[in-house]
This record gives sequence, C-alpha cells and structure tokens, in this order.
Amino acid sequence: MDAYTPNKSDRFTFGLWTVGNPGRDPFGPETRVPMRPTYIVQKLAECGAYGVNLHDNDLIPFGASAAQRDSIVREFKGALEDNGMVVPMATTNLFSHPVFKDGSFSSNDPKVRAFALRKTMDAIDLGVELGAKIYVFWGGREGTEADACRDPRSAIARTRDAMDYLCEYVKDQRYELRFALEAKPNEPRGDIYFPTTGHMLHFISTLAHPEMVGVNPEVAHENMSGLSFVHAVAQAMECAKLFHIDLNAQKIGRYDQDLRFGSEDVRQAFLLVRLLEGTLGGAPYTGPLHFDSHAYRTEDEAGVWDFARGSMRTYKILKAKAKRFDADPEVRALIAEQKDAALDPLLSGYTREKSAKLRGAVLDPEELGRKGLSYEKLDQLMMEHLLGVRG
Ligand code: GLT
Ligand code: MN
Ligand code: MN
Repeated sequence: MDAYTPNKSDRFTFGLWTVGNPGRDPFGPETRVPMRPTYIVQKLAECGAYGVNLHDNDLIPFGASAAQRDSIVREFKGALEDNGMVVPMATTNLFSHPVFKDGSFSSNDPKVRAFALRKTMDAIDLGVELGAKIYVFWGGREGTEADACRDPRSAIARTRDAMDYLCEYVKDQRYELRFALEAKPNEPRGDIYFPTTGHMLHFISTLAHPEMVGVNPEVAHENMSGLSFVHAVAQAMECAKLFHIDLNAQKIGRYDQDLRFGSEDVRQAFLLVRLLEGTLGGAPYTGPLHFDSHAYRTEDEAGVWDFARGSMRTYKILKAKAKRFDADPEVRALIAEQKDAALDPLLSGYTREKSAKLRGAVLDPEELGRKGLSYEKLDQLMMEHLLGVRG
C-alpha cells in the first residue's frame, strides 16, 4: 500500500470485456481461459476498482431465454453487492453477430435496423436494472468498405432517427440515463461514420434531445486519427458534453491497440490527467474513469491483474505529478494569465463603441512578434516533473 494504491473513491472502472479479454487477435486464438463475470467483479474489487461496465452480451449470451437472463442477472447483482461494486455504464453489442456485418442503425435493411433498436432497448433495460446512469454507443460496424453502397447522408440521418427514438424510449420509461457517443475512424470497418469526437459533438447538436447526449472519447481512437486527444476532451468538457471517458494508450498510426493507460505517450497521458483533474484551475471531470484496454496477449491471469492495477496506479501517479506541476512557482510564473485592464473589456461582447476604441488602441505588432514566450523552459520543466527530478 502506498499513496498510489487505488481505492473506490478514485472512481476507476473496467469493462467486463477489458480484463475479460482472453488474448484473441486476428492472427491467433485465446491465450487465456475466459473468466466468469462474477469472478471478474470480485477480482476487480480486490484491485481497488469502483465499478464494472458491460455490453449486454458480456453478461447474457446472445439468444439466451428470459429465464436464463433473469438468473444470470440475479447472480451478477449478488456479486456486485458482495463486493461493493457498481455498474456506472452499460452498452449494446451491435458489432459481433453477423446480422450487424454492415452496421446496425445505419444499415440499408429496415429489418436489421429494427433488430438493432429492439436489442438496444433490451440492453438499456438491463443496464438500468444494474444501476447504470450512462449508456455508451460505439458504432464500430457503422461504416463501409464499398462506399457506393449508400448515400453517407442516409447513414447519418438513420443514426439520428435511432438516437431520437432511443432518447424517447428512455424518457417514456422514466429512466435516469444519459447517452455517450464514442467515435472511431476505422476498424473493424474500412471507414466508420462519425470518425472523431468533434464529428460526434456536432451530430449531438442536431438531435431532438441534445441535453441527454454527450460523448465518450477514447485515447486510442482519437490517436488513430492522428489528432490530439487532450484537445478533443477539452472541447467536450468546455461544452459540458464529457459524459464518460475511455482511457488506454496507443502508438500513433497503428491499429486500435487498447494498451494499458499511460504505457505510450506519457506526455499526453500527463496532460490528459491534468485536464481531467483540473489541476490548472478549470472545472474537473467528475464522472467514472473507465479503462477500455486489455492486457498484452503474452499474459496469464496474474498479468491481467498486473495490467489493471498498473492502469490505476499510473493515473494516480500522473495526478500527483500534475498537482505538483501546477503548484510549481516557476511553472505558475511562466503560464500566469496576462491581464490588460484597458484592452480586456474591449475583446468580448461587440458594440460599436468597443470596436471604435479597439481600433484606436496602440498596438505594436513588431514588438509583440519579437517577444519570446519561454515555452522551451516550460516544456523542460514539465519533462523534469515527469522524469522525477523535480516536484
Ligand atoms: C469495443 C471497442 C470499444 C468500445 C466498446 C463499447 S466495445 O471493445 O473497441 O472502444 O468502447 O462498445
Ligand atoms: Mn472504447
Ligand atoms: Mn479502442
């Protein structure tokens, strides 16, 4: 036990499919024995996690009878209670079964769309029964290889119809549930619709109930697009749409690796934790911290729990480092907000008078252009904090 040992107050969660990943990849079968969901709950609790998330079919096999479902749910609820664990988020598997080979909500076939809606309503019922407050939508199969198959605008419109329908369903059932949309640019499809968090944020503004819908950005997915994950998360936070987050790590330009959080690009992981925790001063993110990642294929079960504990420890270490970085007087001096009592009031809230004053203000672009900003010093200070020789 040390300061970085995780505990329930840290709000760390894992999906059943994450620690339960048996190591299968496109080139080889499982390297680990699958674990029972109730066992996963017990082991995650021992590791210090706060909750567990699931797809409908992580718990209830596809095609199970109502009686089988009820008995599985009863047993699972017992395990949650025995281990003081919660289910903050649930989702639907709309990608494994061959019926979804060409998407679910965006499929050209109304029968597939009908099946997807029905499966999602059942899975929402399951999630709510287990206590979930967030419902994730990851449209992994909503995309194309043969792009001539449909007008991409129909895919967008059909997805909107599905979201509006499901929001109404939630309202009709009086569930206390919000949706979080997760973007990914490709894999398993050649191209996936709504490839980034930014695309999702705009799409949400076109829905009938935008207040019920936010985003679930994933480190690996934004990285696959070659974009800054930190900036995507910041944009979501700035408009109060960060409803959930999928933490993992990813080498740039690769397939979706879902590596242990912080194991690649430590700088970005640090800046992300700094943003989420608000150590710079902004409002923090207060939702669950979900690790959507899995242990290397080389690992046995012991390696899986090393992976889980490592994910949480790295987050806590980075959080402590972010606090020290933002409390460092040299850092604070370098990034102190610049104030100008005369100019600041002229820069927002246009009026004719303000714009006239702005035009009259004395500004010297040559002098401003010559001014050094000391970002080399700032960045090196960050490196020294990260590398453990400062703070
Ligand atoms: C799948 C995917 C993840 C999504 C999960 C939710 S399923 O593992 O790779 O990024 O978050 O459906
Ligand atoms: Mn994810
Ligand atoms: Mn992923």
